[in-house]
Formats: sequence, C-alpha cells, structure tokens
Amino acid sequence: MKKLFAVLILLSVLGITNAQPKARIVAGDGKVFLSWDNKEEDWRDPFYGYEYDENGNPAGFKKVFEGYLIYRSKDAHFSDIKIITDSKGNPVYWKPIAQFDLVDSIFGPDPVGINGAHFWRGDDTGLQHAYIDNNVQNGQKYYYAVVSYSKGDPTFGTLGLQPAECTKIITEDNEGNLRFVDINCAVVFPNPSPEGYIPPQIIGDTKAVANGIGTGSIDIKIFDPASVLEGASYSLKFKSDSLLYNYKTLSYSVIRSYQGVDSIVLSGIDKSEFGANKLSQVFDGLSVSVLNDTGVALIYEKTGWVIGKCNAKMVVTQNPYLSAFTAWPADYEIEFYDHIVDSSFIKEGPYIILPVNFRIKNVTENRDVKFGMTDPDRSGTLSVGDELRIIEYKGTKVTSVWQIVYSHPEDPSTVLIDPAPGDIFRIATTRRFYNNDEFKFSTKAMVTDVEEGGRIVTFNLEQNYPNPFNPTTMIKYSVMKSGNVSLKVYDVLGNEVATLVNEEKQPGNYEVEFQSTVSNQQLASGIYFYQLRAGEFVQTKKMLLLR
Ligand SMILES: [Ca+2]
Ligand SMILES: [Ca+2]
Repeated sequence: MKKLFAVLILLSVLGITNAQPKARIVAGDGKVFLSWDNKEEDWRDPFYGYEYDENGNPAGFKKVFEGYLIYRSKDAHFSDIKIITDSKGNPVYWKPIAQFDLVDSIFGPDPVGINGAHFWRGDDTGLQHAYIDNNVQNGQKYYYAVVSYSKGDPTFGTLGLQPAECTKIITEDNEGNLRFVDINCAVVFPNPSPEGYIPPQIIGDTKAVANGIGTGSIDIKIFDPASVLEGASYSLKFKSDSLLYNYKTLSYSVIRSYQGVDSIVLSGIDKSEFGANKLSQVFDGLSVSVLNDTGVALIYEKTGWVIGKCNAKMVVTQNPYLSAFTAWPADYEIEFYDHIVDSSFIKEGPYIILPVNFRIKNVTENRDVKFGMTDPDRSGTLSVGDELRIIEYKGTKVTSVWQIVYSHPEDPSTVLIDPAPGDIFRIATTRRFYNNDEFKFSTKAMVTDVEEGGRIVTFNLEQNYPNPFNPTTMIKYSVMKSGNVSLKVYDVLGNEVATLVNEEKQPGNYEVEFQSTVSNQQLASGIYFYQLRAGEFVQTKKMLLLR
C-alpha cells in the first residue's frame, strides 16, 4: 500500500495524471488517422472539490473533463503552433487543427483568462474519438498530440480556475532521434503505400440495409490497416422507439463475430453521433459514420413505372391534409391485372366505390392497402384526371398518405399508353432506420509481402505482461521488414535504463524479457517506458514496476 502511494505521489509530482487519452495515430497516403480512447472522460479532480448527488451526498470529486484538442506540428515541442498570444504578445496557447467538446453549454472563450489570453473551450459540437487529417504532405515528419482539457471553473475562489490541458511530451536527442513519446502523441511520416502492400478490404453492402426498412447508408473508414481482422464479420443494428408509422431512430450497436466468438464492439451509439462527419470510436482499425434519412420523403428518381410500357404521368404528392403527420414509412406498388382484383374504398365527396383492375401494395410491409379513387370523367376505369389516394391506419385512425393523379404524358403530342396487365408503378420513399434494421459486412486483413506461418506480420509492440510487474516482465514485438531494430527502456525523465534489443532482425515475431535489476542495481518502483524503433517505425508503451 505504501509503495502504491509512493507511485501515485511520483505520478502527480511529474504531472502524469490519468488525464491523457491513449491515442493511436497512423500515417497513410496523404492522410493521418487519429483515434483515441474515452477513459479520461471520467477524469475527476480533487482540486475542483466535490460534486453532490440529488440527496446532497458527496458523489466523488467533480468531473472536470470538457473536450479534446488535436495538435499537429513540425516540431517536437509544438512551438510552431504556439501562436495564441496574451495581451503582452507572449504565446500562451497552441492552435489546434480540430477540437471536440462535450455538449454541456460550456463553450466559447474561458472567462477567466491569463493576461488577456482566453482559452477556447470549443463550440459545444460534441465529442468524437476519431479524426482524419487530410491536410498533410507525404514525406514530411509530423508530430501529433491528442490533448484532453478540463472545464475550468470561473466561480472558483476569487480569481476563478482556467481550463487546463493534459501534457504532450515528445523528446528527441540532439541528432533528432526520438527518446520519448507520450501515450497521447506520435511522430509520423505520411507516405504512399509500399510495394507489395494490399490494403485491408471491407466486403458487404454499406449503401443498403441487409435487413429492415431504413433507406440510409453507412460509411466505413479504415483507420489502422494493421488492426483490421482477417475474416471477421460484423452486424450493425439499429434501435428505434415506438410504432412503425411514427418512429425515431435512437441508436445503433455493432457486434463482431470472429473465430466463433461474438463481441459487442460498439454499444448504444446515440443518434446525436449520426452524420457524415461524425466518426465512431475506432474498433478493429475501423470507424463508422451513419447517414440516417431524417424522415419520409419521395425519392423522385426511383418513383415511376418499373414494369410495362405505360407512359402516363403519375403526379405523386403528399396528401395536403397530412402536414401534421409523418408520412407512412413505406414504398408502394400499383399492380395492374386483366380482371377486377380490388375496389376503391372511400365514399365521400368526389371519392366513389369502384371495382378496379389494379391493387396497391405496401411493399415494405408486403400487404395490400386500401385506397380512394375519383372518376371525374365517369369512365369507370383509370383515365386522365382520375385521382388515387392511399390509405393507412395510425392505430384505429384512418389517414391517407400519397395522392396520385393519373395524367397525360408531359409532351402533349405523345400518345398516351394505358397500363397493361402486369404493369407496375412504384412510389419510393426515404425512411429512418427502424428497430433491428441491420447492415452486415466483413473484413479481410491487409496483406504485406512478408508472411510467417500464414500470419501476417507487421511492425508492432505489444503491452508487456505481467503488468504491473516485479521483478521481470515479457515484451512481445513484431518486425515487418529486415533491418536494425532497437527496444529500449526509459524512466519517466527520459533516461535510458536498459537496451533490450539493438541488432539486425529478420521479419517475424519476437519476445524479450526485461529484468528490473540492471547492473546489480534494483530499479525504483514506478512507471517505465519501452520503445521499439525499426527504421521510421516508432512505438512506445508504458509499464509499471511495483516492488
Ligand atoms: Ca462544451
Ligand atoms: Ca376515369
């Protein structure tokens, strides 16, 4: 207990709080993909005091997390983007390339400020845990950081408390070699894909649901090619509320099936996270955007005669009396026969009961619907000027949905061809995602020219095990291309503690032991970092020695 306490003291003295998001930052061709975890959003700070539950009892220290800032720099110290100055012209804050903040009515400039410089708290746009930076050049070295920041508290004490950012430390030696990279930082070189590289693939229809009635689509972006699984399949399923005629999409979840095991990889992602620019938390190297149609509207380009030579213009409009309702979420088809198959339903005003040689089907729910019909020319059949009105029931309440006027073709010189038996006219509409609407897709892993025993090998540094450890721990890593590989251990001040590997390595998977006794000296309890370097690949992880 005493030792753990000592470690906590050490961490707080060094400013290594739990407030740093753990970021995965991967360079692509002219792009950089950033993703990070959400564990810091429960960040509580004793300095802010307690928060209280509805009964007035203390409910832990106040939650202080407010948002994320994304920094990109060409300098390890981020000094080239520290350009937001105070009233004396001194640089105080860094300029982010993106910012995501909690929707909590805390936004805009922090009122407290220092010497006239006010920290920008965001625009209340909502949190995100993935971001693609398209504004990079291949071959250029970039330093990135994903930084979390606190709310601040203008009412704190007499002066107020400013928002604070977590640290972002990248240390290089005089030759520009990396010595230390924080868990929320990375150094990357965007580059075209190497020869012999086949990117991972997503197989499946992302434009149309595999099951269900929603007409929206999803977009899947590959954030981290090396993490995309071979032969995993996914089911993205929606939840909605209440009744079919007037539902709202609530959320979606993603379940992965891989090697016989089903796991929830995204759970209950709220509708506020839908949108073309809203990227989901990254899972298995992938991020999803959901494009939901906002309601029922006619899709003009898909509405028309789908079978037959009939050229009648069908003027489809939403029932003018329907403005207070949501139109019924369905597609309809009018099917024509050579004999009487149905009868119009309404007898009111111009609407008459008339036996007809067609029926109207709700094809989304696969059932016939009732309809009204007018017959101003008293032909007793469907002819120019006649109107059809589709009827649906909302509970027991009758409502009509679409009004269709049978009209002469647009060009008055065209001879009208009436529908023949077998002809079909379709009314197509957009719809929100409904309960259990589902997209299905699967993935193929990337292929590099190097394989070992059928397993694809990539550069990778794994978490040590056990962790925390005493006195020894194992570290696994993988090498993709032959070349010099180093694996070194550093203390929190960036001092090199041990060199575990520093030699030419062939492609493959390796494992090395780290002993906490170095040159007969026992290392102190605390955090250590181990860093794999192979060419331009650099990855650093944290481990905890607890004696
Ligand atoms: Ca906010
Ligand atoms: Ca008629």
